[in-house]
Amino acid sequence: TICCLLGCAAEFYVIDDRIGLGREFDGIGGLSGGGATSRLLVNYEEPYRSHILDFLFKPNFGASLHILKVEIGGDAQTTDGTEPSHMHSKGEGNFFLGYEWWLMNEAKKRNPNIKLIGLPWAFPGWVGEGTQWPYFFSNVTADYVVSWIYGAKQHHNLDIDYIGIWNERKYDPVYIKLCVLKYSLYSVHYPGTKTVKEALLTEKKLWSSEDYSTFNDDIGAGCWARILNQNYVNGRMTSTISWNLIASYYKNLSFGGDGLMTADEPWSGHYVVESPIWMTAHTTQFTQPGWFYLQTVGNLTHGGSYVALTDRKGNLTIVIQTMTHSHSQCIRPPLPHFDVSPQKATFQLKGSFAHLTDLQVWYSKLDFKTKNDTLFQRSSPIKVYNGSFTLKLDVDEVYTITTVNTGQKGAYPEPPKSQPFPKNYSDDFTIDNPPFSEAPFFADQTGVFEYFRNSTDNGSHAFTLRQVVTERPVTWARDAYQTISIIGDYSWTDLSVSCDVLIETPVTGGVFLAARVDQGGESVREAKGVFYWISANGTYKVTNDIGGRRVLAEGLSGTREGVWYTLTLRVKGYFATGMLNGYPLWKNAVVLEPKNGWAALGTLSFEYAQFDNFKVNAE
Ligand code: 147
Repeated sequence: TICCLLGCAAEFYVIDDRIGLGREFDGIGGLSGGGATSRLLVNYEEPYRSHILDFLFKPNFGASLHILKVEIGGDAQTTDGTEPSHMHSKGEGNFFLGYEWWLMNEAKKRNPNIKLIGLPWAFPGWVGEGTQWPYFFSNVTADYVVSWIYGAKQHHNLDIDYIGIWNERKYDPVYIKLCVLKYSLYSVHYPGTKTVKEALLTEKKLWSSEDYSTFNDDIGAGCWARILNQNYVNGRMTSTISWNLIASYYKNLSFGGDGLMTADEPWSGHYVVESPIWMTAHTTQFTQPGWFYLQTVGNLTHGGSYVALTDRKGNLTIVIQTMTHSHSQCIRPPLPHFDVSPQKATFQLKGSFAHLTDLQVWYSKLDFKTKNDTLFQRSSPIKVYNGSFTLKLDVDEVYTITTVNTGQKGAYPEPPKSQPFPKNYSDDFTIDNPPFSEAPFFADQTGVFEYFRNSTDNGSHAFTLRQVVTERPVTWARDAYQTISIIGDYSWTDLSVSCDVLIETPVTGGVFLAARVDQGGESVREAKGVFYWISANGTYKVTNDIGGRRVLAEGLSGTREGVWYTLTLRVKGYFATGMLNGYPLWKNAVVLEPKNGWAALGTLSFEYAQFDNFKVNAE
């Protein structure tokens, strides 16, 4: 450090294409799903929703992503919720469920060149034909995935560029051949910027097709800036995809905030363009899939790294990052120690770039001391003298030095202030042609809940919300044996929640209404709370957990299938009370914990059931 302050000699780095180019760049992407990570985004009001989408996808604006990877919904829990399959049951097909179709369309509208990737995490139960395994009947699985690709084209005019096999689970050669998935790619998740020798020897393209998964504060930004650069420098990976695209799920679910930005308050319109968006822009706005890395890329003498890319038409983009160890740790894998210190770096431009005289400069510094970050700021262009220029690099910085002059730091007026979920909320699910299959703010954690037009009821229950998964899916996570959709504010303690419910299955059917639900996501099976159940067999139960092991009260209710009932659950302090059709059915069940959590509704098993006139009043 002292040496540099006194103006010691700079280290030299050559940027040269005369020795041939490196690998072809395939783009930087974001992943929606795996699972339900964009759930709350769809319910933002305009113009905020469009603004958010612009920050993600609009070229020369924000993250300006090259790739959108989405989950092929499988009706099962895949980290932060379930995503609906396009085929809940065999032979059926609906290409308007969920929000990934919508998201792909919005991405394409903004960037017609964006690449699309689909990958299943889970499959509907019928795909495994009862085996809970997608490869015993590989042809069924292949048809199922291919139908998703055709559906994308037929119903949405979307061309899917890449398809994956099964997220982080086994592959099967028979299945791969059936699908005619050309095995042209060698992709890994969370590679820690490293590649094994065997992978390099295949000479196939290498991708980090899922990476990041780090909370999106400045350390997350440091992680992302470092891996975007080093996945190529250290691992020769030509694409990096962030799990996830945008943190649009309830904060208290698994991996809260692990997106490039956060938009988890559709009720207020509040969102935050977090620093990882601007780290992305440093690469994405100045290079495109189809550009080539130069062979002259590498690590800097005093820590950090640089990459250089060209479009082979004279354009050059250099991205330099100097993230320190403690400010760039990702969630996984562990990061071996390294040192970074301030340094001077002289870049010598050779070959096609020798004649360049002026270069654009974009600069970021994550300032962990003052918290006063500089994010993606345009600085005065650099004059290149005799084919070289020198930068004084400090720690935790990113520079883009480029011939491309279309870069822009997009901006919109401040979004509305952050607000908690409304304390008084209701939904009667009455809507003709809903834009999405899900009702606002309900976040399914097992099973799938959809708007339903109840044609047998032309009275007050013509429009309902229906649970539609009737068979345990080929799961990816540990889905509950019950279905459940959560809503509201995790900090809610005392509240009253009520809902009209319709059991559809005789004898064994059942539904519940719940408060203080403390877990979802991958641990949904362990969810505790106050669960008020009624069954088609004429009984009710109050349990402390979704699994029904801890019973707080039980008795006769006279309930059966095919009849609408109104359930009301009140929880205050240590006591809970339940009503049926407005009359007390049980009272003063003692609830010691949990102290707080979401409201929820659901079913006793994978069965059809309907819900209407949901109301919650929290204190
Ligand atoms: C990934 C999943 O693919 C994502 O859906 C999401 O759950 C993400 C959250 O970080 O994690 O799964 C992984 C699970 C374990 C490891 C890596 C990825 N691991 O142990 O290295």
